Amino acid sequence: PPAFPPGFAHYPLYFSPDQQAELIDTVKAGVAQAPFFQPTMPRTGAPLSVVMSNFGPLGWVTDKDDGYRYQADHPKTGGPWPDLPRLLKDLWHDVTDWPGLPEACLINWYRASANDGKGAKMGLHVDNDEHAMGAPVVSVSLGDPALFRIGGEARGGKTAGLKLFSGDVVVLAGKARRSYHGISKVDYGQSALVPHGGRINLTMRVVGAC
Ligand code: MD3
Ligand code: FE
Repeated sequence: PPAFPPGFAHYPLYFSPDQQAELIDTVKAGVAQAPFFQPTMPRTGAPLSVVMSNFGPLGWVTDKDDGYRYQADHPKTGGPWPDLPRLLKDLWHDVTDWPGLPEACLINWYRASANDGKGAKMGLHVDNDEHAMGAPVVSVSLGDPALFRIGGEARGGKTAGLKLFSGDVVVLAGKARRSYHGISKVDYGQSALVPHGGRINLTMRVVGAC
């Protein structure tokens, strides 16, 4: 089977059910302040199938006119993003040796009703809107399980697959940080954790200087 790239680490069920519920409570409070928005692709304006929000001083956003970027203000309300929850700060320090905190934590919500009822997913892509490409990325899965795929640094190569369950943590450093990855399918209706159902992914990133 294809190998996982160097720098990839998986911590199955890192968070207990109580901690997962606490994380969902912080997401609920966060999106009361900074509501989920519908991201759209640069130039075409085609919607991504997930909806998004962010925690932290910076948030990742995208729309037809201005494309992929980080900004301090919510694209609809103009207000700030909520603070990074304590459980996520503690996780960052536990699983990385990075000096300091990530500036951004993207919240992706995958829903069964998205994508004309086929369910939200995320195609293979590389995260390269950050200046600090040497910093690790830390990701938390909540709610319905999903099939995560990761390949190499070139488009079109073989990919390795891994099912991610609620409470799982994935750390991407080194080569893995620069690799193609995506969510090929979500097993909707398996978990009652996420209000209104589906899967929530929380991904912390260091953005770095412009
Ligand atoms: C590998 N999110 O937000 S999480 C993304 O489940 C993203 O929502 C997926 O890809 C999700 O960009 C995958 C695991 C993940 C996150 C960031 C990565 C894997 C990564 C960055 C580089 C390489
Ligand atoms: Fe990504």
